[in-house]
Amino acid sequence: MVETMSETAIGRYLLDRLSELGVAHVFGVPGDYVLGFYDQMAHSDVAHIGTTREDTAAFAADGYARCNGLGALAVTYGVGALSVVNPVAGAYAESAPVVVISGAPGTNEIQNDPMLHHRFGPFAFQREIFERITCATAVIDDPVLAFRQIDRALAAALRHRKPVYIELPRDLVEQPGVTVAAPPDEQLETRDEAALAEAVAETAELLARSKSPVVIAGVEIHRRGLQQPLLNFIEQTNLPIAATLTGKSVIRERHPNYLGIYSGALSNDDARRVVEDSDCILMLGMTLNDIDTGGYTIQLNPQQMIRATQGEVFIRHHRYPGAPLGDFLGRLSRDARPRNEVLPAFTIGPQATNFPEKDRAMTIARLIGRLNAMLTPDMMVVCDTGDCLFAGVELRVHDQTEFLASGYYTTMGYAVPAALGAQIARPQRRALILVGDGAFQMTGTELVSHCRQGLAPIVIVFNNRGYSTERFILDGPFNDIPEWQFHRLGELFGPLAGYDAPDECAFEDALTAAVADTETASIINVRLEPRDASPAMQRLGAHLKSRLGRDDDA
Ligand SMILES: Cc1ncc(C[n+]2csc(CCOP(=O)(O)OP(=O)(O)O)c2C)c(N)n1
Ligand SMILES: [Mg+2]
Repeated sequence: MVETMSETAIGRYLLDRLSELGVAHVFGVPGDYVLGFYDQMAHSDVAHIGTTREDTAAFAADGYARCNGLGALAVTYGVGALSVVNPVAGAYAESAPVVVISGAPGTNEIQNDPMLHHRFGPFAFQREIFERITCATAVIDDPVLAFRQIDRALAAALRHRKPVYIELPRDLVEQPGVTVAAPPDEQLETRDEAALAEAVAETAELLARSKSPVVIAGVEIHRRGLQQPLLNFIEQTNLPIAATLTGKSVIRERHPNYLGIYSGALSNDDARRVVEDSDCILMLGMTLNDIDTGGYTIQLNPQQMIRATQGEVFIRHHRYPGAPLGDFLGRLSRDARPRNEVLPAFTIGPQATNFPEKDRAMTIARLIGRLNAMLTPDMMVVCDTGDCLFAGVELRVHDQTEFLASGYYTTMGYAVPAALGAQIARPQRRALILVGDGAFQMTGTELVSHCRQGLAPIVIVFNNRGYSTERFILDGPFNDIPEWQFHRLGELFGPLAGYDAPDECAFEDALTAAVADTETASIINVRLEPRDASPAMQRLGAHLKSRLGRDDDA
């Protein structure tokens, strides 16, 4: 191996590599263990985006990664890094490639095991924690290895679409590294040509023989960046397509072949009818988690299922390992017979007729109907966990990858900070943020960073005076929360236009003003009844109750 002493400092190398990979912004809060790196960042092409807390920086990096392909955050040791554990675990569970950069005590400081501030155990503990929630970790402790360690970690993030952890001891940040000819990249997927060809041929044949084939597309299509091949496949074959909840917006939701969300009992009516009546269901990148299966309420016959996952294809009871999803999709587009049937016109999401009605209180169903009419192609929807996520089933976003949520890991507090990252990654889009009052109270104050960055999201607070999703499962005083005057937040920080919306007329005025004001962030406090539930939540509740043979409200 050829080793060459480099002029480049280790921290600088990391910034250069991030910049080459399209990461132009790094989120985070500084601290003394990471200040040297922050100083290098201030003199680089990579901009620092300050947040009020580290966990929100990580949510922002996640939103950025989903829009941009890679995101990054930089925090201090212990107090900073440990605060990002939940969001990074979420990014791991949902396959968002986020680079976690943590400062650390210098290698020259830790030799005699001193009691340094922010320490919480052996110095190796922090890396061990991140080992469980990232696909690669690198503790930089040797300039000879540093560049290679950084390269390997970044390559792993891109290859596996998962977070990685890089720990930078503060004495090494300014040290020059050593350039070593890199070993060849490991192969992520093993491709078995024969298996791939057979899987494609069998699928094409089953689709050709089927009377009512349908496609369900899942979240792996988003994460692997296969939206365009998916669209090509659908346009080539003219098959109807549904998406799962975590795969929502994998195809633009106003596409004529799009049916809506199929996630068991959570589904839209059209999607459920077409999918459950189909004699051949092609599942592309669908994960069978409890959200996408509507709490395991999907009713599909395994004899009629073809399931292509990241590395293999399952056709009824056959299994083809070595058939990567992207290759499978590409070849199938070429080989599957185009269908000539004219598809029926599917609904483009519920609308709220005669909105606003005088003195009519707001409900979730009417709110979503109204939002369906206001969504434009330049908007993206970022949705938190709570009933707004289930309500989102009924929304139809225009473009693909325009709906972001912690749809599977379902952490509250995702939307406001993730929208910060998403809008910075996609400045041409305006974010519509849907968030419950409970989730907003967790991280909504990060809206101050939207204001600071001159962003103009429209925040819709589903204010139902507590944790309603939990109320539907088991109610008690623990689901009550203090009431905030969300529309008055602009008095605390701004510029932020706030609106109180107790009824439809007030909401209409607020929405019209917020949409017109493209320069300022807006927040609308939508007053809802605690027992009002979105249509999807009602369907899921009814289904679960019918399974239990109960029709009471408990
Ligand atoms: C970080 C986190 N803590 C707790 C939960 C459990 N949880 C799921 S939904 C929910 C209530 C959400 O309340 P709110 O944001 O007001 O939305 P709502 O259910 O009222 O629509 C809770 C506490 C969670 N998903 N994430
Ligand atoms: Mg609530």
